[in-house]
Amino acid sequence: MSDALNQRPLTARLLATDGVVTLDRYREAGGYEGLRAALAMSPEAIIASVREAGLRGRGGGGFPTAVKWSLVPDTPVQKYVIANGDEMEPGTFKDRLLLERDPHQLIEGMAIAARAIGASVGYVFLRAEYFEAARQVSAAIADAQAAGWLGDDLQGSGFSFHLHLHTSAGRYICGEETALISSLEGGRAIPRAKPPFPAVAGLFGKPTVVNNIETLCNVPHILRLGADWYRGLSRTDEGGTKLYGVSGKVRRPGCWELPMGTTAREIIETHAGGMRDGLKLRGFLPGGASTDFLTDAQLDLPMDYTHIAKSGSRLGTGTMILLDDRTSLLGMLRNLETFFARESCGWCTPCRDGLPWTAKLLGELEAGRGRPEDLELLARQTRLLAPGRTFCAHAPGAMEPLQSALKHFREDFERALAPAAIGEAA
Ligand code: L3W
Repeated sequence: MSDALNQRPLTARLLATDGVVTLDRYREAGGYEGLRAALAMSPEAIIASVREAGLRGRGGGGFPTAVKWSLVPDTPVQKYVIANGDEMEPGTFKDRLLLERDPHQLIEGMAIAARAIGASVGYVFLRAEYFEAARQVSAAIADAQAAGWLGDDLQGSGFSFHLHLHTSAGRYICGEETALISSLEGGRAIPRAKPPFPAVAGLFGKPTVVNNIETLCNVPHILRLGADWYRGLSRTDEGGTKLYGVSGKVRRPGCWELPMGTTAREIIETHAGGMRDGLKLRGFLPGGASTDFLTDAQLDLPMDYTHIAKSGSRLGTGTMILLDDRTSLLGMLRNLETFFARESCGWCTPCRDGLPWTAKLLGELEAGRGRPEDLELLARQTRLLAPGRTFCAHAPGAMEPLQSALKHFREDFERALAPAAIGEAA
């Protein structure tokens, strides 16, 4: 994290300090003042502020946060706020930093979200392997409760918010919000068709807002310092900053908080130190594995939702995975599709059967046993698992790296065909 950014009052500003940000340290840095401001505001005014800030979901979908909150019906029923910390997207480790090192920021963001939608109960849903995050979040909940920032009648405002920690049993699909809700209710983690969206019918059938950890961590700053200030941090029309990450063969893989819209080139060359000696970048998945490849010709694109979508991919989680000229593309794809196949919940047939079959075909090609028709079979597979043909975004997401690899790097597939098979076709 650069020094200049550490001065900025945003999500990762305190992570440079040693150890975990305690309640005292968090308060010294202005922590819980956003919640104090929110407790004196109407729910509509809180939502208006988040809308003006332009905050969009940082977990992969990029859905406008204020729109999601405003869809919660204004009725006096039990409502819930859930923080989605089931961070299992390959190459993605941004929420872990926020959870392990600055848990009060998340708690404050959740309490503000609760106040905005009228929820009195919240859950932090954590990835199974995030033991340290679970320890820190649970200690911070106890401290926040003792200091009157959680529990009954927050700071004498009359508003109550009770927060619980739930640790997952360990499935990627739990990051999909309806599967997460089913799991939290004690059922199998199986997504369901939407609508109704959770904002209308969520946990135990009640209105529920599910937001990503990084999204919620932005909220206290918007309330404390204002929507205009937040918007001004960005380099494009989309507000704020973003936690960008890089994994692959760079000199310094890592995660940095940078203005929204920072270019991929700057992230890779300046912050990640560029490619390791002798390696050339061929392409990159902009935000986790379930996004389309962009190529080295697209490095100067601002990394925000709109620019990346216009260029044919998605910002996703904003944590890039790089492909260099000495890594096997087919090996990389086979590895990713094996992961997605293993993590399918099995509920819908195209996903349950299609993903293992895709992984197997890629394995055959990688092993030099591919047939010329396999390329069309793979392309067909990407069409069969397209959005709308499965219950949730899991299989369509899994097809994104494959379909874009077939488009940008077709020569790798052709080179991998077994020489005998090429001879037969000729
Ligand atoms: C009300 C509408 N709400 C959409 C809400 C929706 C959800 C959010 C995003 O998957 C993607 C996936 C992964 N009325 C609404 C509405 N919403 N339309 O907006 O929705 P959506 O459908 O765009 O995405 P999703 O199903 O939540 C998220 C991809 O992100 N991904 C990352 C995945 C994994 C992690 C992780 O492990 N932390 O983030 C990366 O690319 O594949 O395509 O709340 O209800 N009309």
